[in-house]
Formats: sequence, structure tokens, C-alpha cells
Amino acid sequence: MVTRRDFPGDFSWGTATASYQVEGATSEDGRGPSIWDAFAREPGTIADGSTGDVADDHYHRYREDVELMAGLGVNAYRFSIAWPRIQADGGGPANPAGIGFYRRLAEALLERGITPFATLYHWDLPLALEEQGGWLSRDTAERFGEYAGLVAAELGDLITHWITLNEPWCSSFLGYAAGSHAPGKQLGAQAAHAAHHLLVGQGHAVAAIRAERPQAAVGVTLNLSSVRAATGSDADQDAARRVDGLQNRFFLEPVLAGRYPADVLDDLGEHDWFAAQPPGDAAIIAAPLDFLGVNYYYRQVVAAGPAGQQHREFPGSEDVRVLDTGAERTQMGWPIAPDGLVDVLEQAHRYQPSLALYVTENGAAYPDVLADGLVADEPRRRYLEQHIGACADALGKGLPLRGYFVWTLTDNFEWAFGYSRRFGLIYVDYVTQRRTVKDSGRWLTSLLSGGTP
Ligand code: IFM
Repeated sequence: MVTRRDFPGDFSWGTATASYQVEGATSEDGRGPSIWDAFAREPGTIADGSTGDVADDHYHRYREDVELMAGLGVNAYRFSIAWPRIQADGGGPANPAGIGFYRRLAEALLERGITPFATLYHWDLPLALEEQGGWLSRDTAERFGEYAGLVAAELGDLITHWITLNEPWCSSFLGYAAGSHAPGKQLGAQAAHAAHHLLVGQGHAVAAIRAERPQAAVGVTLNLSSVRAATGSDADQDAARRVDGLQNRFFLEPVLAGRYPADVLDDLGEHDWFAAQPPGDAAIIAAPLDFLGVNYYYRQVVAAGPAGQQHREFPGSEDVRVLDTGAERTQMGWPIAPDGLVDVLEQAHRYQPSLALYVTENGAAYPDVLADGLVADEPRRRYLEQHIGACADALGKGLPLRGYFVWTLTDNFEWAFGYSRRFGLIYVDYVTQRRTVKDSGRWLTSLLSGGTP
């Protein structure tokens, strides 16, 4: 059984959220519209027809939420800063009201001994920038760097841990290939252009933060999945190569090794476009980092064909199918494979063995029910226990893992699923905004207090 004693004393134990998923207050204090405000209003985009207009009302209830974190016993909190709260249309000076909110949040965290980890981009691009091309435009990368510098200047006295991007694979391939996320475009392999500009933007952001705050710890968060071939056949091995290529290596390699994997550019048919990009891009993207954030949820076991089975978010993998291995799944349909977390940490570690690693998200959705003031969520507790156990295994293998963040603090707006998927350690009644700590949250408190969970 995993215990806190299996981890170093200075290990970061946190929960994670994102601005659009929890804050609400989307038109208060000078916040401009984001691509998610617009996307959620398009008919048919969100399963339950909802938006993030109110979400968890965290913008007004952040003090209560910080108290809840303190009650859980965590020592870190990963949240994201809404770019349109800082620059309503993606440019110009910082909005003092937007900065003020994040200052108050960071101060409240620090008062409770909770270290803020701020993500600068968790998908809520100012809509004005999308209207000028969004991440398909190189200019957005430049703007992102400017925004990062502004925020670091304004908040860097309180916030020392920065994450530039959250999950650029989702921003590019869900947003510009599948169209299931904002901005809802279906451009096939051209989504890779958005990925490139996101990565250039992340490099600019690293440089801008360092220019303002040389002591800051800066990283980027990638969503990696453990990918295995169904058999040793050449065709199945090739299927695994393609999915691992686009999901993992297409982001790990440019950031940590300064080059794109040539086989993935082949799969995408995008060699010419990438060859035409400014030669300095590779160095910008590979700006040295202090840590890598890894978001891990599931493993994909893949096999060759039949054509058309693969989802649109994997251009170049049209002849690949994801198998149902019979593994237990969460409500998202994601197969549970705790050892896959060790796989992806080892994969990242191989690129830069001295780079610190954080699991910046891990968690599970289940159809929770509030009954008699309690939420009995044993499957989530078990999921967390298994994955925290995998973190202990990773440490045992000598990996430089420095922290683990549960996705998520409070149930919230789960993107295209709206409020129909609950990942929280804390249940939210969306009518009353009442919060109730679930059994999994109580278990985490017990783990962190050093008792027997
Ligand atoms: O809710 C998301 C989060 O915004 C990014 N990572 C995955 C989570 C669960 O889908």
C-alpha cells in the first residue's frame, strides 16, 4: 500500500484546474471573449449544451476553494491564467482587474502554505486572436510571448512555478484536426502548423519569463499516453509508431531534443511546410526548461487497420485502430493502466535525464452521486491509489519525479462533455455551488497526513 513515506519530504502534492473550466465570470472585470466562449455557443458542440459562463464560480469563491485545498492537505495548486482576463483582445497592456484576481488567488494560496503553479495557456485563446488566424498564424506565437512576459512581470513576485502551455496536442489536433475542441476546425494534417506555432509560442514564453524573473522555474505540460502495439507484427508495430509519434514524440522531441521526428512529418505529409519555417525555430522551441509536466490518463493498444477507424485527431493514422483489451475503463471510456504512467515518464526522461518531472494531471471521471452528504467514489480512490503507486515506482527507478497533481480539485466544465463528467475530489452541486468532499478526497487527506489511508 502506497504511503506518503514512499515520497521525498519536498514532493509537491497538488490538485489542478483550468480557468475556463472553473472560474465562470466570463464577462466580468474586463475579461474578453475566448475561443471557448464562442465554441460552446455553437449548437451541438457541447454534450449538455452548457458553457463555462458560471462553471464553479471559482472567480468569486476562490477563498472557499483555497480553504478546501488546505483541508485536503495539499501543498501545491496548479491553475491556469485566462489570457483574455489579462489582455481582452490578446494584445496591449495588462488589465489590472485580471491581474488583481490572480494576485489575490496566489496570496490566499501562499497564506495557506500552498505553492502556486500557474499555467499560462490552458486553451482559452482570446477570440480576437482566433479571428486573425489563431494558432495557424505565427503572430499568435509572438503575442503569447508578450503576454507571458507581462504576466511574469506582474505576478512573478508571488508565483515562482510557471507552465507555458497545457497539452499542445489537444490545442492543435483536437482544435484544428478533429474539431471537437475550440476553435472547431477540421483541417487534417494542417493542424500540425498550429502545433508548431504553439511550440514556438512556448519557446518565446520561456524566454520572456526568464527575462522578467531569472529565478523562476519554467516548464511545459504535455499529455502523453502509453502506446503499445497489439502484436509484434510489422503492421501493428507501425501502427504504434504512428500513434506514439503524433501523441508523444511530435511534442517531446522538438521541446527536449530540438528537432521534429522525421517519421511523423512523413506520416503527416508536412515535410515541405516544416522545412520552410525559419531556421531559428528549433532553438526557440528547445529553450532549456526547469521541468517537464506530464499529464497522463490512459494507454492505447493499437493495431493496423481497418482504414477509417482512427479518429480525426490522428492525421496520418487513418489505418490504425485502437483495441478494446478488456481493461477496466473510466466514465470517459479511457482504459486504466497505472504502469503506463511509468512508461511515459521513462520515455520523457530518456530525452533529458537530468530534467525534473512533474505529473501535472492524473485523475478519473465517474458518475458520482451525492447521497446523505457523501459521495462514495471508490473507483476514483482506487484509480488514484494505483497511479500514486506508479509514481512511487517511478521514484524507485530513479526518475527525477518532483510532484503529482490530481485532476481535479472540484468537478467542473469538462470541455465538449460539459458538466456530464465529474473528475473532482470535491463534488459540486451546480445549482447551489455547494462543495462536498468526496471519499477520494478524504482518502487523499489521510494519505497526505501520513496516516493509514
Ligand atoms: O479536463 C481536462 C483538462 O482540461 C486537460 N487534461 C485532461 C482533463 C480531463 O479530460
